[in-house]
Amino acid sequence: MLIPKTHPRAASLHIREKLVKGYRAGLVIEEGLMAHGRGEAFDYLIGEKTSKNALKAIKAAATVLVSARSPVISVNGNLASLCPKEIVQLAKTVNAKIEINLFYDGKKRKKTIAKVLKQNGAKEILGLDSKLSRKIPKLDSARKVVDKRGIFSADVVLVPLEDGDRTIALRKLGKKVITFDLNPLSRTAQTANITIVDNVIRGMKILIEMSKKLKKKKPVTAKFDNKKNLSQALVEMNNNLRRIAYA
Ligand code: PTJ
Repeated sequence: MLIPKTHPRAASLHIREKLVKGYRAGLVIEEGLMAHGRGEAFDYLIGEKTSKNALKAIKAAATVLVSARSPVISVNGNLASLCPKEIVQLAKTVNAKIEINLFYDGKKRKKTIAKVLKQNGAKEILGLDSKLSRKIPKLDSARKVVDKRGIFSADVVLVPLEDGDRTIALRKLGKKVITFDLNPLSRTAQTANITIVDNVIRGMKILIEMSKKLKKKKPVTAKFDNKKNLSQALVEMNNNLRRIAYA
């Protein structure tokens, strides 16, 4: 679809087109399109721009990532279709591994995602070899199957765009979890160590830049209260809602 530059929601429509392309190319499943719609609704409420509280969370995330021993970026179909280049750039910047981990399992889809990541410069992609898989205890979905060289042995895991119980299971294993989630009320958002309430397509770019800057200095772990930051995100949404409703 040709989206006129002057369209008031051009950016959001471009993001939607990316996801539809990802669906047609076999990276995203039908459920992923619905998940995107859920995200769009929340993006509308934050004014489709990166908020101050998102920036605070991004800074905390960059600090944790650059100081991590063995960080991993967990990739699902939606993330791979929205920002394949940024996944690879972030991995290179913070020396993280890239692991494909899907809720709706599928060998063919994993291969398609891996191909796209490689086309964007990824060298090694984990999560494809079942001989190297381990299971996260107390998790029912396909997400429980992880790579022993990746999520299984990671100290920090970035799990963007998912609403589920994997975050709590990972935290029980002593891992730090960072997420991008436009919905501050999702289970992942509520249970992560750091929740970035922003569209991943905007936030990943900032996270990469912030990590590059922090790498040059010795990063100091600043105090970060995820619950407080999530409450601020909800207050901001509420204020925006009032502004729209009473305009
Ligand atoms: O590829 P698979 O099989 O692993 O499946 C992927 C989905 C996304 C379907 C699955 O992992 C999932 O958990 O979907 P949910 O339950 O709808 O959760 C997705 C969360 O991401 C929701 O809280 C959305 O608000 C949020 N979200 C959607 N799009 C974006 C987003 N957050 C940030 N940026 C987005 N672009």
